Amino acid sequence: MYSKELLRNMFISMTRIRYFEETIEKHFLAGEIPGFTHLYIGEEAVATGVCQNLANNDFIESTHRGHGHCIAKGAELHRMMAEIFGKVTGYCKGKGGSMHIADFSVGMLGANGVVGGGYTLATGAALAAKLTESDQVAAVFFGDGASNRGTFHEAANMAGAWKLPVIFVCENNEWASTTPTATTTAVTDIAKRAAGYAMPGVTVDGNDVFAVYDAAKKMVTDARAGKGPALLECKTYRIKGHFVGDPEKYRTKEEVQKRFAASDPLKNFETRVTNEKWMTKAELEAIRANSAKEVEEALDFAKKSASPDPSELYTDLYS
Ligand SMILES: Cc1ncc(C[n+]2csc(CCOP(=O)(O)OP(=O)(O)O)c2C)c(N)n1
Repeated sequence: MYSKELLRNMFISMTRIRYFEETIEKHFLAGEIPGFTHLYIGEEAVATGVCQNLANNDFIESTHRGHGHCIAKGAELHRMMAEIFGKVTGYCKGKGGSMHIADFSVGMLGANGVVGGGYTLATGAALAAKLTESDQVAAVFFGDGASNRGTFHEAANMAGAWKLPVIFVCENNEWASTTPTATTTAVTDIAKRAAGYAMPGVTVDGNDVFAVYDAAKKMVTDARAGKGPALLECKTYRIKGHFVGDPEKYRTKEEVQKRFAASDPLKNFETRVTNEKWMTKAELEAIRANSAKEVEEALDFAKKSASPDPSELYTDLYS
């Protein structure tokens, strides 16, 4: 049984992510957002199901597709939106953009433009937690493509050998850029790789927030209790192009529409909670309306904020 507060928080997180991403897509395509951006639409249940098990001072490490992780961990929508719009009120004063959002105050250690760049950082955070004898845990999100990078194997081995409190969360969305996962990955279930590093590996339906939540709950509880790391593979599907503006010549619109109709994590949630009579349609509608309003307010804040002054170009630059 899930508490009412948890159910509400799950839907708040998923609707915030969905509306945030739809807004970014619209304004990016209108030419109002500089740089590059990747959307998390259709994968909301993964970040939400994991982060609902984490405390504020637990850590996460994210990816190039990181807005959903930031939102699920409690980052502020208006500062995220401002950063993506390149405004001075953003998390990196408008100089980092979509792939460089971090908020240490909520344990969000950073999005990462380097595919596979998050494992060692999260494993380092978990090592720090162990050495300082805190009960913090770290979770690192990564794609199926990223699971083939050497850094995965190095970090997983160290975490396994030293029993570090880190959860490796694979978002298997079947695509790595333009490449189908099956053509580049030796195993069908990436969770099987956990066996090589003496940690549990579990595969769940990543479009079902309850399946993700339940599996992550056990892993987080065990990691906190000193039982070491785990690998959670969430099977999902990348609904949008690899980046906003991707012509998507490598798959058909029909395939995507079919998959989204069958697997939309928000619809899955609504169906389950109304069938079980855990929440009413009116409660869901009120949460949707509030999340949409929050995103509108964040957009308004970003649009009204100033761009960084050119004299700031080299400020905060480390090289
Ligand atoms: C080290 C490195 N190699 C290549 C790239 C270019 N690149 C960006 S995203 C991406 C695909 C990542 O696929 P996956 O890990 O499955 O994540 P998804 O995009 O599906 O969420 C690639 C190859 C990069 N950013 N960093």
